[in-house]
Amino acid sequence: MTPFAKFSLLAATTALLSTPVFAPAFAQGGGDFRDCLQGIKAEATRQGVPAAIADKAFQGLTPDQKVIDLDGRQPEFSLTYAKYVGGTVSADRIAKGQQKMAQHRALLDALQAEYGVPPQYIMAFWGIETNYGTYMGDFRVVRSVATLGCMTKRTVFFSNETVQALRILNMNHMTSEQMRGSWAGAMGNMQFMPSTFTKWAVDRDGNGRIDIWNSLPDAFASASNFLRGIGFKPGLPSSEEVFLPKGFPLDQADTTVEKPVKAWAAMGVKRAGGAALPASDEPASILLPAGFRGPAFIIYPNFKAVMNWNRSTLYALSVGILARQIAGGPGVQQAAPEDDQPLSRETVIDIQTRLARLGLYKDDTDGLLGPKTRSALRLFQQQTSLPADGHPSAETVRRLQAVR
Ligand SMILES: [Ca+2]
Repeated sequence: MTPFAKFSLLAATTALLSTPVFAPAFAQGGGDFRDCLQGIKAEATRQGVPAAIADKAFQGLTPDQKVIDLDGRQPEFSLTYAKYVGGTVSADRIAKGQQKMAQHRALLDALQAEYGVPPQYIMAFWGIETNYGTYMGDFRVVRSVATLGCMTKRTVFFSNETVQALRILNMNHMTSEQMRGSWAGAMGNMQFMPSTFTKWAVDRDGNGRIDIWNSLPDAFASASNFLRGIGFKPGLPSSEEVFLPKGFPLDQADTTVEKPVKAWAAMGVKRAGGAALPASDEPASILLPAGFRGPAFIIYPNFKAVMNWNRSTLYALSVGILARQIAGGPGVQQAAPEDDQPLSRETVIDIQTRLARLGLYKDDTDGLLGPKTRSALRLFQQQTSLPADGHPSAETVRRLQAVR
């Protein structure tokens, strides 16, 4: 597994966890593994899983210390746009995606006709999630999700994932031993969580079993069905690079600012290379993931669908960039600034603390560089006559740290 695969996985897991979930009564946590498993078994039974299925899956089951350790590990640095995209969209991954797309063309075309998701997107998710099926993870999923549900603070989310894993076993798709995945329970070619499997996975090859590990028709159809379900629609791509006109108001480059594509075109925004934007009334935003000196992107409604798969902006941008190049389109033309450094958690906390002291930031000093921290940075940049792109550039951070 590459570090990027791990990062993507971490991002996916935290993304899912950030969704507020009503705490079900069966989710106990608290550290007593057997008691916790009993609670999960009771809920699974309530959802129609015979007790024997849970008994068999839980027989002799112990918590996996490796999973607990991996869960406790905090990413020390936030990745920059250049590092993240450089790691996920490699020349090798583009070439392999093109080759795989040609190889599975008939199936992918049929899926596009049925679900509305273009082949290059299925290839891009497949490439980023598991490097086209080459690393799907070898942790026992039931053990992983039960450990996370019972032995960590992620009780609610992972107790439900354990129930869903038991439902999959009950549907006789595979044995508990065969059901393998990432340390956090993401399974198969597309790294589906058990709850994604029970909701969206489909049997495409018609053998009566859903096998997202060994059957590419099942894996690709399941991904297509999932993407359609979370809002992917035929038409515009998820994102594309644009050129901004001189004097473009930088405070408009924010995901919270939405305008029809036509309105951006009227402001002088063009496709990278100079062609006109599509004549569309769809809502869109402009994003500067590496600040005003780096590339600009227009993000279309399908970007939100991609973020419903993984709630990381850089992940979603990478999917769009990779998909475009797998389909034979151009790569990103504008280079990212070379002095952009990954920020450590401590540096981000320091930035947040200083912004709070200036009365510009009122949220938690959690060390996570989110939209609220960016908004506060934008305000600071406006006050100090820096280009207000909300990006923590070396210059912005230096100026902020110089304030007494
Ligand atoms: Ca099948």
